[in-house]
Amino acid sequence: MHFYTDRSIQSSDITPREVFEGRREILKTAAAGSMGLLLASWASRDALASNPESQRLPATLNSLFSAKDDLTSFKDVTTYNNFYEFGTSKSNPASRAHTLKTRPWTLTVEGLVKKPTEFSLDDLLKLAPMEERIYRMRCVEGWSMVIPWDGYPLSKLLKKVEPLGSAKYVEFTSLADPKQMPGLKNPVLRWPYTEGLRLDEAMNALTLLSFGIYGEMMPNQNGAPVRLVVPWKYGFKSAKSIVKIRLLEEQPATSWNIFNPREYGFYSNVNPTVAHPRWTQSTERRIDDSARLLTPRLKTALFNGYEEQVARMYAGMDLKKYY
Ligand SMILES: Nc1nc2c(c(=O)[nH]1)N[C@H]1C(S)=C(S)[C@@H](COP(=O)(O)O)O[C@H]1N2
Ligand SMILES: [Mo]
Repeated sequence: MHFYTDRSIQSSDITPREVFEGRREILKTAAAGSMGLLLASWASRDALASNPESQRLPATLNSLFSAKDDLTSFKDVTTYNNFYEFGTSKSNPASRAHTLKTRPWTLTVEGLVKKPTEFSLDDLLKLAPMEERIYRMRCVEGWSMVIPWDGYPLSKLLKKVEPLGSAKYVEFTSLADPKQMPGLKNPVLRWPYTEGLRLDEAMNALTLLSFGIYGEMMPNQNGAPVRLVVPWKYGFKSAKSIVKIRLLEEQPATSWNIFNPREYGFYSNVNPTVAHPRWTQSTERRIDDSARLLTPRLKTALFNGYEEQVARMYAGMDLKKYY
């Protein structure tokens, strides 16, 4: 009974943030109405609103960089996760990641930079204005979400450490502490989890260093306290719980590429014309737990719909070879 409230006020000419805020207003108004509406509003608000125990992370919506798609509910964003350090099933991170200790936290930025630096979480939170950006995210497994991320462009951090002219790639390393992360017992991936980008991809205006979602500090299962968000690439490129960033001359080895180089390329740009060896990438399913059976498959767009912002970085490259 609770899944239609959201849809009925959807309109393509307003931004999702307005829809999101508007929903809250509409739901409050509805709560004054009939018992049926009252129950409906509670159910919907539960799915959208936040965890009462979490800390707010104020951020200003950057509508220029925000998708106008319907948001995925806070509940789905925080209960359907991939974070193999806590186990390989989608429900493991939400049930287990409470053991992750996110303070104190240090992120070291080193390698081919003029000013190698150890940043505390507080340093990082103060480094640039917090923006909120609504990004479409697509997992290589064929599902997608639309998430309001809070953070700032990774370029702001990289500029602070002054990359040397010889730096061509950026490597990201996630925390690997078996005391906090039970999934490390399983050698499914090479631990610590590492990922990488070319330097121009890392400096692209879309690439976000993120500290929260929905205006709250990042839930542990989503990669607290600091993670990457690269919306034109498959989800696994967006490393969680990052402790080290290294600038390199050579392309770094990455955990998923080591696991299966044919299935997980270094670039992993979302591309409906390049199938994963075991499944198609031409369509996707938006996660919407309240309407799972009703959710139609959507056509996946090249670069996840971010072609305008990123295509020129790949001009002249054979995207079937550099998958
Ligand atoms: N350290 C680490 N980062 C990771 C992963 C992981 O297992 N470990 N999974 C990746 C994958 S496959 C996806 S789809 C996204 C999921 O992010 P979300 O759970 O916040 O939606 O995180 C990526 N980052
Ligand atoms: Mo993924």
